[in-house]
Amino acid sequence: MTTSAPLALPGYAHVYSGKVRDLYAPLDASTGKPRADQLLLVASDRISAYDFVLDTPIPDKGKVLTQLSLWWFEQLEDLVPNHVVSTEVPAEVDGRAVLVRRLEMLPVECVARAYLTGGGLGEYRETGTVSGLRLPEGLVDGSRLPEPVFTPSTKAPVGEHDQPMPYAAVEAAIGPALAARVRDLTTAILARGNEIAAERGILIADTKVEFGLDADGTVLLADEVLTPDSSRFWPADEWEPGHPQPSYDKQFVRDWLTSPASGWDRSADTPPPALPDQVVEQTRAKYVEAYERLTRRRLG
Ligand code: Q0Z
Repeated sequence: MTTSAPLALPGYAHVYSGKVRDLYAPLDASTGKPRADQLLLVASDRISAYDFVLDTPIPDKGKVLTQLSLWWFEQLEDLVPNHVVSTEVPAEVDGRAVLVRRLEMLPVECVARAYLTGGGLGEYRETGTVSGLRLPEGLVDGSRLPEPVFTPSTKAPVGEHDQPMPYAAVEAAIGPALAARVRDLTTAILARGNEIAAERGILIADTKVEFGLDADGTVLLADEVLTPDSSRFWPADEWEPGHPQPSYDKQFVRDWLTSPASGWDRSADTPPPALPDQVVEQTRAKYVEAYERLTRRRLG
């Protein structure tokens, strides 16, 4: 297990690091103490695969994910307000950081699924349900669901996996009114995301969003939204229900890591090797392609 020290950013205190992102608090110019009302979210170029953070960064990945989230926040503004304050950030993190309102985060990972795969498929095969909701018979890996389904999970600490959370447990945790609000917002965000993405050659199988409350009790969309790190993106032209779909962004990494060329044994508990330059460049190109197809903008 290796870790690296987070970037020192003058004027900011490091608060927390996730697998691939870092959180800072801006320092109050007069007191020098961390501000209680704002955070700086920094997306790194780190990439994870098979539950490991790889040693090899993907150039521009942090910028792509940050700019894509900002674009989606705009597309979703009529559905839900968001936490963004400013994109004026230190030069060292320009383009890959956002200043946000610090909110009281709800203790639920709000997941919605539009296509059946992963944990949702596992539950469906055992019970015919997903998050307790009865689905039609005959669905297979990759089937499109009649409409997006809310499948919340618990927030697990880094290194652990989120656990499915029955809807009744969400109601118990945050109250029935808020539970219904975040359920309806989460499924509406995924439905809107797929309306836009499908025209642009990308299917969004599922997504995880986080919500927070401001001091008035208003629900805001926080964190990141509809990025390839928070969602499963699939290439629409390769969609074929009945087997696992290729990942839009990580397929070159997965294919190389599990090929004889990598020399890596996924079942042994050893960290994966560094990626070859060609895999890095192919993967970078997929992130940029996803950004440019979705937004119809060039990555600046
Ligand atoms: C987000 C995370 C990381 C980036 C806390 N607006 C907010 N208010 C309060 N807390 C958060 C947010 Cl977005 C918050 N995270 C997840 C971790 C880098 C985002 F290391 N944690």
